[in-house]
Amino acid sequence: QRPTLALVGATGAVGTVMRSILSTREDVWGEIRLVASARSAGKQLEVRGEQVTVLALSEEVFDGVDVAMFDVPDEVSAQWAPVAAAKGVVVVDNSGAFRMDPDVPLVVPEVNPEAARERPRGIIANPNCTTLTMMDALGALHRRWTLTELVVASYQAASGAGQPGIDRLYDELEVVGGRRDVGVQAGDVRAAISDKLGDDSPFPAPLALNVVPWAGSDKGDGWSSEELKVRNESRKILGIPDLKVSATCVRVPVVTTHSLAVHATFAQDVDVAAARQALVEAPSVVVVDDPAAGEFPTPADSVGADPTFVGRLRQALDFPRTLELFVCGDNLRKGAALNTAQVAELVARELTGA
Ligand code: 11C
Repeated sequence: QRPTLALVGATGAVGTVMRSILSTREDVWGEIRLVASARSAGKQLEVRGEQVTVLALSEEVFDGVDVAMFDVPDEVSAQWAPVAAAKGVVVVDNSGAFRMDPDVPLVVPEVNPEAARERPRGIIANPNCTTLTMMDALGALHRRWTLTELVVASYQAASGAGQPGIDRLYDELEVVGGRRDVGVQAGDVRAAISDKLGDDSPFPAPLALNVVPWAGSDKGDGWSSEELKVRNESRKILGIPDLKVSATCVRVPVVTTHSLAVHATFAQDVDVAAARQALVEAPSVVVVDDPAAGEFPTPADSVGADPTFVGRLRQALDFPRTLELFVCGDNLRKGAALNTAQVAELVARELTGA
């Protein structure tokens, strides 16, 4: 018997991509229940080519469910994932609520699939999209050369902040689009956008015609929550508790697809050609790396695709054990919905013995 799946958060930015992913991957599921807040209950949404009525989140909605994917804010997961787990449901949670709980595995199927089987709380966590974007590539390199230090700068898309982030970026672009009198004097972009849209934004500064060196909340000593997630989650997924990590997370005016400039140091000297081969052989990584021919990964060329794209691979000139690389990955697909779906499929196969 095929397992029953609940998708909690079926109407959000990630939930919407998840419905499309569930409609195109090999189908391992029996019934799929779509769940959202009471506000969306009763709506008809499509999954696997069928219209399904959205149910309001409640304890009863998990009756008979085997696996639940949660694509909801941290506080909703914190409240409801344990409710589902108490009913015997295996929860795959895409929020930040449980990622650093020692009794909750944090899983990337290409890196640590075995961790998904050890889940004392009945919950498996899905990493933050920024961390996840570089994990397949780093996992492949770490297996061979042993990663010791990681310095990264992110270039994060607006959709990391959900549908409100997407809407805000498009609205801001509409305000500045075609104007040649903004972006020429300090504060003119901010004034133009504030004038038309007001200051209530998911971002702490204008995103159109700008870059914003901040993502997430303030965690003290100058660090953002996003930067600490990159550090802590990378350590947990790769199984390197003392990995040295320093991240600067930046929002850029891209709708979807996060990029990262990665400076990765290993326990031994790394031959670039061998590293390139290891990345080429990694099943979920596509190497796009011929800068002389104008070939490197960009968000605009990566969005909507499943793999992680890696390019600009080179030996750091003054650091013999360090590689520099540039990584792009769709933050709503591998960065969120796709990885959650892959983890849920691991559980489905475990439950059915397939
Ligand atoms: C962003 N990475 O781009 C965040 C969004 O911990 O799951 C995802 C936040 C999280 O804003």
